[in-house]
Amino acid sequence: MADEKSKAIRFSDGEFLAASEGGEIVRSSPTSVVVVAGMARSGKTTLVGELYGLFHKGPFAGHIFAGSRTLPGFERRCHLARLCSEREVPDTERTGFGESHDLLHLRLAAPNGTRSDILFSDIYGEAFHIAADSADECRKITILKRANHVAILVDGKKAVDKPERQRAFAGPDSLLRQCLDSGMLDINSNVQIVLTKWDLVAGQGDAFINDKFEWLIERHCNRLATLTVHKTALRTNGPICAGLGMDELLQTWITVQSRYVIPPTVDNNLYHSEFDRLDATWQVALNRRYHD
Ligand SMILES: Nc1nc2c(ncn2[C@@H]2O[C@H](COP(=O)(O)OP(=O)(O)OP(=O)(O)O)[C@@H](O)[C@H]2O)c(=O)[nH]1
Ligand SMILES: [Mg+2]
Repeated sequence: MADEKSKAIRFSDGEFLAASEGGEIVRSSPTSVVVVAGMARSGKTTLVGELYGLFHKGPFAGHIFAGSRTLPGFERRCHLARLCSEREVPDTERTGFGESHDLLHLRLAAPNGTRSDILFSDIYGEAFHIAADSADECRKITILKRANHVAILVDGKKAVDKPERQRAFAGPDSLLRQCLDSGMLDINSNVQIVLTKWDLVAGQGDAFINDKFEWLIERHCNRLATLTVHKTALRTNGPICAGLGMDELLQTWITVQSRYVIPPTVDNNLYHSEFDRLDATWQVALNRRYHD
């Protein structure tokens, strides 16, 4: 019986890809690994889920949807924003503690047939709160080392709220500094600072937000390959349509800039081949401690 079990083939339910499955995609085609980071409720899951939703209406950003190995995972994340959820106001379910190893997969195709695969992390916000304060905790988010792009979100709603607005930028600033100081990001890393919820922001506090963007660039750009700033809206509000700013961000993400990853320096006898060793660097997100 035990033997039969070990021979069983596990079919993915499409909710998410495990680290090893993500590794398979990376090895089979040029793939951009995007870590979406930010404090709790800053809009991480909505950004990734609604980006997938934008392709429901047809081509977006010069690409068409060409498949996903995590369709149910995307659909679940978008559900509370759909009419069938019978909600009056679109919402997104909070990312759970146990979902921090999840990768979401999106395959896009350009008119000339060029295929782009993107793997997104969906890590819950508390992990980034803790990581901003502790180098050890930051090092547990191992996917940061594998990422081609790291998007650090600034909650737009908080960025225009006077009592909250300094903190809205201080969190992402501390997180970025900690990632750099702990060696999880370095001079080869591509980072995007993304102000979310622009539909709630437009016309208010623009000068403050632009000053803060400049402040972040000045503080960190010398330690990174690229540091760019973006404003996005994933909900429609008045003249602002869902998807604003996503075209530019997506173009940035599908540019796969390789980042040299040093394989772990552990006993070589543990690995049968270089592929096993590479696979071992694919522990996606957080140390088991978060799940205990
Ligand atoms: N108006 C507006 N609301 C947004 C936008 N993006 C996200 N939200 C809302 O912000 C709230 C938090 O969004 P999430 O995507 O769950 O945030 P998160 O960062 O994944 O949160 P955690 O998983 O808890 O860390 C939800 O109520 C979303 O509907 C946006 O562009 N505009
Ligand atoms: Mg989330």
